[in-house]
Amino acid sequence: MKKKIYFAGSIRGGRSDAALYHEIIEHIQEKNIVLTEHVGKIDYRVDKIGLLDEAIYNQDIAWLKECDLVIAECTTPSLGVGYELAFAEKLGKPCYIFYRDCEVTLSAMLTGNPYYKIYKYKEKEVLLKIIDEILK
Ligand code: 6K6
Repeated sequence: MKKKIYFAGSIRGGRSDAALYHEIIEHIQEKNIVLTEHVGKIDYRVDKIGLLDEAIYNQDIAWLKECDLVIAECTTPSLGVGYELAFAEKLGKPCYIFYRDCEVTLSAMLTGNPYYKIYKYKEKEVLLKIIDEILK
């Protein structure tokens, strides 16, 4: 059965990894469902999407409740992703966190919490392989 994945990645925190998010999402969608496809949208302006923040919040909370697990790419620090991870923990959703440790030191609020399964990676191919293992 297909799993429902909540993919979390930075939006207002910075979009330098947007193309990577897009590739990760497309990869997961080969066999499973990504509820948060918009996180990998490359061609939009953060301030011009036209959605009210309240609608975004309500939709994302509903998807967090609906998902089977959360995958977060945390190399670009994001308040929203941190919030989602804390919320997902309270819901008891499995959370898998990826980041490139040569570019960022992750918050101790994540690395210090044994609830989160955290993976350092360098190459995208390695990240995608680990995701395949998680989802099989
Ligand atoms: C539509 C397409 C791209 O952006 C939009 C409109 N904005 C958002 N839509 C949906 N989810 C959002 C939006 N802005 C933030 N989020 C959620 O917070 C996503 O699930 C991301 O994982 C996370 C990013 O938080 P910030 O603080 O970096 O914006």
